[in-house]
Amino acid sequence: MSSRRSFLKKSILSTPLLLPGMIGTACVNSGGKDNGEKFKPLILSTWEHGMAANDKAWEVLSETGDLVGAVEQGVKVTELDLENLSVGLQGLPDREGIATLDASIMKGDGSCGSVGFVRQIKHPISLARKVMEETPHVMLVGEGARRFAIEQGFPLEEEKLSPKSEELFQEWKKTSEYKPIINIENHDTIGMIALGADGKLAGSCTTSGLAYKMHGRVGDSPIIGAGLFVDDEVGAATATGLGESIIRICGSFLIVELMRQGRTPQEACEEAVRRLISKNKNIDDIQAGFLAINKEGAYGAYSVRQGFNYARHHADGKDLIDSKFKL
Ligand code: SD4
Repeated sequence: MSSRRSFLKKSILSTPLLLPGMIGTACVNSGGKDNGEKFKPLILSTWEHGMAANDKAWEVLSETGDLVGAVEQGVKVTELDLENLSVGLQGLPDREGIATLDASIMKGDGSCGSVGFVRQIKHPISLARKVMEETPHVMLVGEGARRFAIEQGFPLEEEKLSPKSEELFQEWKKTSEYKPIINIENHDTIGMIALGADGKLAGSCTTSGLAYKMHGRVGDSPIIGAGLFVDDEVGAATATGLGESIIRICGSFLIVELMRQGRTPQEACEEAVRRLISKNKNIDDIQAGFLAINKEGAYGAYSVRQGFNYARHHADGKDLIDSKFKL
């Protein structure tokens, strides 16, 4: 475990993170029934960078009660994080040296929006939200997504790699060998899922995708049901890791459906990993991890192999948790 990671793990806040609506209220989970009782808000995000994203999401949720705003604003922090080489325009580029981004957002009532293979947009998650709210569609990609962004007033960023990405890209070009590398910066998508005090759910997912992917490649993150799925009747799930392996099993949808059939979030994540392993021949080269919450506020995580962790914010504090894993 990195020292930063262990530091964060140890620094669990002792101060409860209170939401205004919760002060003085007995927050009991109502078993998903609309009986007027309050739910305990919970926000989970993939990887260590989820801590900062959750901080922002929790702040937005506390101040506004707006769950969709919270999951959007939360992952925007990661989209701007220059240290993160798998999210945002500073992420590692495709094999032509171009950073192309994927993102999705979903509410538990079935509303959703996503963008894929989009260029020059600093906040693809906000563009995905615009697709959800301002178009009759679910997904826009490539040049169409970029044109829609311009129409919506998004500024176009200069197409230039960040210094770190440029350096690594030049290094990679010496061999131009494409081989996903398990568990390093190559797999750092942020997926965030959240349960609000009203028992509603929402989620977001944003990434620059796999480093040195083919130009035009789209991963699981913008594909509703693969990288993200949310249903107020059941729960929410998100994914990180090799997108192709996750798309193949409709990972996030699978987890929500397993929870609908009575599995706990942990059991559902474990079954998804088992399925993923059985459907992917080159498993030695694959890392993938899942995160899930159910309506009652129970949660779980599981990954193919060691190294996946996730950030959890709840009324009693926040922490970074190492996921259990299969191989
Ligand atoms: C993708 N799932 O594009 C993303 C990559 C990733 O953590 O998760 N990185 O395949």
